[in-house]
Amino acid sequence: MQIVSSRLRRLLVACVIAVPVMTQAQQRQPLRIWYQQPANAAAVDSLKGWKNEPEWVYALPIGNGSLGGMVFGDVNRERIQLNEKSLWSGSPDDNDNPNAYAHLQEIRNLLFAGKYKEAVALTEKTQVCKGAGSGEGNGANVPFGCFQTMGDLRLNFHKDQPWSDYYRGLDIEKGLVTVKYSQQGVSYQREIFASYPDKAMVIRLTASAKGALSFSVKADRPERFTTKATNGRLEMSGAMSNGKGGNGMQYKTIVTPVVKGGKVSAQGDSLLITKADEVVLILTAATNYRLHYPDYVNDNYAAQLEAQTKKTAAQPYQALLNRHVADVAGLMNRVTFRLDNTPPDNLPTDKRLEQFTANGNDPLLYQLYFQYGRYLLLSSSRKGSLPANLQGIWANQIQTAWNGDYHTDINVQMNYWPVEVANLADCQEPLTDLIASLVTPGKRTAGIHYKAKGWCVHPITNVWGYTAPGEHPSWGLHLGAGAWLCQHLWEHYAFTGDKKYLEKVMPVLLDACRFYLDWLVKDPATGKLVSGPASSPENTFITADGTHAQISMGPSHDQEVIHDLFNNTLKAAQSLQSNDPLVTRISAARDQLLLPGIGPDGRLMEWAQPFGEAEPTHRHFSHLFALYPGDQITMSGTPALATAARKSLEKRGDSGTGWSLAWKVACWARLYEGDRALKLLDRLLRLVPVREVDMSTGGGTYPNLFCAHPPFQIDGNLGAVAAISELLLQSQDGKISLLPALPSSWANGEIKGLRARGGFIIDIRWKEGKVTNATVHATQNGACQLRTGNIQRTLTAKAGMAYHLDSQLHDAKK
Ligand code: FUC
Repeated sequence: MQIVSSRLRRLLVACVIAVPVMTQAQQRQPLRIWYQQPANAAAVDSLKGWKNEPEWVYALPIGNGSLGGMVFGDVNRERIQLNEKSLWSGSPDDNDNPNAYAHLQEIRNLLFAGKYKEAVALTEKTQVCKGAGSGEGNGANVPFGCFQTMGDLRLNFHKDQPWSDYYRGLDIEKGLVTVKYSQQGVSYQREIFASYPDKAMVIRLTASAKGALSFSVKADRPERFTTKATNGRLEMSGAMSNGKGGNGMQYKTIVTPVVKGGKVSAQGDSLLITKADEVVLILTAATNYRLHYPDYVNDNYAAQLEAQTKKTAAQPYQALLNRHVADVAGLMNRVTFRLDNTPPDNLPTDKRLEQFTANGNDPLLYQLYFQYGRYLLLSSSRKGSLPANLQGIWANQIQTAWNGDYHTDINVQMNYWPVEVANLADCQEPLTDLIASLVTPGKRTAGIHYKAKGWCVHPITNVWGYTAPGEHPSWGLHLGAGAWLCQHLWEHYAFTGDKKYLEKVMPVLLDACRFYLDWLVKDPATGKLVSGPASSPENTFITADGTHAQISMGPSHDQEVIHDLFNNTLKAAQSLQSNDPLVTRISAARDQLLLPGIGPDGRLMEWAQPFGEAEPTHRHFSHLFALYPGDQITMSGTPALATAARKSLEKRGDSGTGWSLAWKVACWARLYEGDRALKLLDRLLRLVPVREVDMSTGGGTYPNLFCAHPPFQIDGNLGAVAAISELLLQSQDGKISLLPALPSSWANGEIKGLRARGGFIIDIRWKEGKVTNATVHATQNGACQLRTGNIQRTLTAKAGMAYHLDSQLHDAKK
């Protein structure tokens, strides 16, 4: 209740003072995605030729961090496609290659001598995993495994009568899907949500007439399932392939109906609900997985599931709904983002997207996309489960694209770019847990492949502790992955100041440093320390003799992420007053690292040599890590490098896959080019035809606002939240910049609740492109250096205090 009333208060205040252009009605309208038709094949008839259910990207996502659902809303045959985040095929496997190390030195020598052809040949033969690796991204039936659909819940109303007054919508401030329609003079309504506090999916059906609800309830899966309807409930269970010819992970899904009026009976593998006034279906599910290398089995899962099911099914619907809404609203309402001149929400989302794709400039769509990304993150990443994977928590296939895994050469990191700045730090814990779980298997890999101490991981991992390189070094020999992941451990501390957290993760940081200290070697030409053989994620260069290669010594990306790790670990050691003997070695090595140079064409060099690229507009531009999400290149601190980064970005061009576009928005924001950034954001928001994998230019948005890589990949959605935040607030260079890259068409508006490093929560209101007022809420004591345009101000902030500032950043008059 408190949350609701404080929200109302905030809204009222905003209506009266902040944004006079908008009417009160518009202010109060919840952000939603909505349609006037179900997500079924008939509705998307125009989108032919997509093998994987085009209608799926019209369905509405709900999730509680471990259970996910896609709601189709068909009147006569409701379908909710289901996911449980740990439901993976595969099993733990030994992929470390004992033959790799013997050739490492020779490859380094060849690379230092410029003999790329020979080095590439030997690397391809030796510096790869043992076994099938990811199965070329199709690992459902190899030990690497694949994140898979848990199947579908199907409600069949056994009717074909016409219907009218249809509405299907997702209120993202409540995490609630509503479906409404009228049929034969009766109004029907369904409410569907996935509750984090009550660990269940809840589906309520009501009708305006008594006894009007009769339907069957069934569940199925494309493979490996049995269902039974007994004791007044439905159960689906099975075991996944372990990728070695046997059974692996077990799962169980239970649907418990709670009905008012009417009756429930069983018929074969279905439940029949007859003439009920109201029906609530409680769907609970679990697998026998736990994140714990090397024993990933939770023997107790079935008993835990039974207990949870009993507890949840005993709750009144209203109590379940209230707790759920308070939970989601509590996270969503931490940040409000409003642009003036926002049009009313009177166009269904698919039509709104079509209109935007044709005409551009839709302030409501920008706000919706920003908040929807926050909604997707909190729905797919909550304490106690795995991190959001390539598709968050939503996947409708047995063979999900790229196994729906954790790609550590940008994708999983991008998923978590918004988590601190967009005020969802609570959702970060699953990532911390995954990183910590890689230490033990990663030490084994580091020992076997490189005779190095510490832990490492390459560009992919799964739920089974996979840390070996991939099957091909062109993409599989990304050595910077561990350092890049560790950035998130430091950033969580930098934003929150949580010392207990830092103490907990310090051993992970130190062990990552230990690896790189052993891994780095001296470049004979410069005497600097370099990483290698290593790729600059997935990009190919051309040497003087025309060899196409991906591996080299000292690719800029590795150098930058290792620098970032060393730097952050040194800062962490200082914060914790640690005198670990490793600290001096880290400090010395950091100062010896080769850092990226500027090439003869003025661009930031992607490799230690100024090679040409085979694909100059490649989607990855990993050397720009230093600009974003890193902080080694800043406009104020390193202007020459910033100019070089700008040239690199120009050459990469303005198209790309979904995540690549989101990254470009963030990079342009860091270069203080708001209009250029908006151009890229507009491209990301174009409605794209539903289609298969496109590796270069196809990025955009689907009708349910899922990001199109294509296919659907959630990193673009989440990366865009971070990128939009960067347009409005930045804090990477020791100062907090208000409106550093505001697009000119966003001239008037406000953002409240973004977080800055140092423990500050910031509200900004602006008019004609300039700050009119700002509030700094301090959660820690400390100096807060603020800047907007040419105006600067340093506050000595006290935890718990709010500082109200005017357009000059002076104390605002009350
Ligand atoms: C990397 C990217 C692809 C895709 C895949 C999941 O390989 O290069 O674009 O995002 O991960």
